Amino acid sequence: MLHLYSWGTPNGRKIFIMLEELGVPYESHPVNIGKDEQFDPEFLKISPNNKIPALVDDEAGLSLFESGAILIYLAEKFGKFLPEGKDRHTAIQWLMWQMGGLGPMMGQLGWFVVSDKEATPVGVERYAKETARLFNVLEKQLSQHPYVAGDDYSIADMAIYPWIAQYRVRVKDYIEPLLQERPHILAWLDKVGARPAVIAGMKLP
Ligand SMILES: N[C@@H](CCC(=O)N[C@@H](CS)C(=O)NCC(=O)O)C(=O)O
Repeated sequence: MLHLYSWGTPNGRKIFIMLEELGVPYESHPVNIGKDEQFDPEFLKISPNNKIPALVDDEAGLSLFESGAILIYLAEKFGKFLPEGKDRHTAIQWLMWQMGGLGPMMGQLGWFVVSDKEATPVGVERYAKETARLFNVLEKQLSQHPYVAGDDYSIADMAIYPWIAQYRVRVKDYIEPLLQERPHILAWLDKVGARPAVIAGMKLP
């Protein structure tokens, strides 16, 4: 059995989306990070970095943290959503772009806008500017390809979608104007957001 330890954040929802897309059985173990459950000693045995998501695969005797590693693992285990050949590396490249770029930059923007009581201008400006730059990169890619990594929907789309979809609400004043100027990202959000597994995954846990 697969066990997913996760919560309703962008990194957490990536794996719900993937498991719903795969249609495989799994047990969901919600870890409420608002109540500091990520510091529970039992959870730390699985995720020593005290962050969700984490996945345990009983059958394989494997425990994993880091959402990008989990997406690659599930794609390889079930042979779906990660193409073969050179396209595989393109998909991994965009997954890494999300993991090392879009996610951290948007996450910091969210922190400065929503959590920092002083909304420190230098922080807001720095991460708003970097988010806009990253959106330009994504807009250009989506103006040339139907999905982030090319012709096919992949784990790269699943990693990027929940960040933009959730932050469109969480940091509305900054993200929505950027989206309105980028029609290819908007069209891609509509297309990916209409997939039944994405609709289901975005409601979990
Ligand atoms: N690079 C990690 C980031 C995971 C992450 O930042 N998780 C957040 C929620 S989105 C978390 O668990 N935060 C709890 C904490 O920092 O204590 C991944 O992609 O899995």
